[in-house]
Amino acid sequence: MTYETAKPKPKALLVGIIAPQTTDAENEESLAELGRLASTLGFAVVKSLSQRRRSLSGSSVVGQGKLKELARWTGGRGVVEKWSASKKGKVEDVEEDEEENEEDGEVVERVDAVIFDCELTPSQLGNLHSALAVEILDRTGVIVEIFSRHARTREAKLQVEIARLKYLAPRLRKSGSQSSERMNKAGETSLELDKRRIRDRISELKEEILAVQKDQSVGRSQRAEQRCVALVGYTNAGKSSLMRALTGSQVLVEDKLFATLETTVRTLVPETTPRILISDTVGFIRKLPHDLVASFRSTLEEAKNAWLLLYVVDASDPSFRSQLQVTKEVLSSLEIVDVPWRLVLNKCDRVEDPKALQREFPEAILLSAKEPAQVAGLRQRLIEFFEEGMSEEEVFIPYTAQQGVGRLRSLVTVVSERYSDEGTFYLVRGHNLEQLRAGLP
Ligand SMILES: Nc1nc2c(ncn2[C@@H]2O[C@H](COP(=O)(O)OP(=O)(O)OP(=O)(O)O)[C@@H](O)[C@H]2O)c(=O)[nH]1
Ligand SMILES: [Mg+2]
Repeated sequence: MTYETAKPKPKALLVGIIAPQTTDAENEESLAELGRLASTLGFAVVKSLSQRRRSLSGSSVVGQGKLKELARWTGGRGVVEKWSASKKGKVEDVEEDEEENEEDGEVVERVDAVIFDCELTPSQLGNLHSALAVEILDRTGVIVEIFSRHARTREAKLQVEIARLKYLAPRLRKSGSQSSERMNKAGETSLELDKRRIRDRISELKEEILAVQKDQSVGRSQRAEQRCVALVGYTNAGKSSLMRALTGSQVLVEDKLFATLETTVRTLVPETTPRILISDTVGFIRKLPHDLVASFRSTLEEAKNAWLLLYVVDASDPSFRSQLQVTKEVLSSLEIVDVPWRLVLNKCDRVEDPKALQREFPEAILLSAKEPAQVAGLRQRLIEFFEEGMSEEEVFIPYTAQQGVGRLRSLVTVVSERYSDEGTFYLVRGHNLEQLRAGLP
């Protein structure tokens, strides 16, 4: 959904902190992505600045000089103000820059927010806010906010609210005024009270999720033995577009990061017998916040139970190789391993030299979700995948147990039938026929 408004977009300045093991190119990629995340939230990015640092642990992450430079963009004082323990007055945090990077003479635009491409500790967030006097966000905060705006299903909303509360709880700050420190009857300050309310709310939400998941696991276990292909991959790779093209469904497709937050399952069309199910899943991103990864666990159950995973990649993105790596890492952290997979290099309509790409990834399926003929080719590959490893066998179903026929047809292809006095012999083609036989009357 896009809302056209006359209001000017708030302006944002991005800050990359380059850790010793990170290359400049990796930092540029990550910052470009942060820019897309920020614009998904509605910011106009006016500038990106970076600084190489030995660690992320400084009181304001960046050095003193850099902080002053940032303050030119925000109108803040550019110094971290701390109230000294002895209450003598404000003391300045003195932290030397490791690298000076002044850009003199540059036209400086006032920004409304500074967004850091790393996770800031609650105290760094507070210090930066005091030095820069504008809204301070970090990468995790931006992602959590996008998730909470895009969640649509009940479960996604609950999962994301937990992640958001967990992110916010330690970041609640004392407002500094006397009243906020006043204690309630139980001897809690209002800050402690807020934190307790958040903890209570999180337990409530967890209970609600359990109830929702119970309902869903029924549907999932019914689907578990059916042929299912899950589309997985980096955000914006084109998973939902492929889902639409393969199934004719109207799932949401948007040029936004994290357009899809929930798993949808639809039947491959034209329909096969037995049918093949396709599921669309949430996209991944580098530096994914831990709590959000945890919240994907159940959303991605569908992928775990799939017979085949399609790793969908935006081949027109120069950084698709590292995106593929991130996808593999997230899947293995979710213990989704041992599921057969194929690589789908999507958006090939935007790739200059598809032949070179095919040479680099000989096993990959190159296509564009926008080219129906190529999508039909993928459909054929899926059908072939299910054909491999199939065997044929005759199974008998007595007339007294006709309820078994529906299940049989949903799981295997019936090649031919012959009738006897007691029932029907079906010649079937499919996978795991012993298992199938065990389940029959
Ligand atoms: N040119 C081109 N654009 C594509 C292709 N496939 C998808 N897109 C565009 O890429 C953008 C993202 O597509 P989605 O299908 O929403 O991507 P997704 O992987 O579902 O993204 P998330 O739900 O955010 O994880 C949309 O603007 C699509 O129109 C393609 O083959 N070629
Ligand atoms: Mg999607």
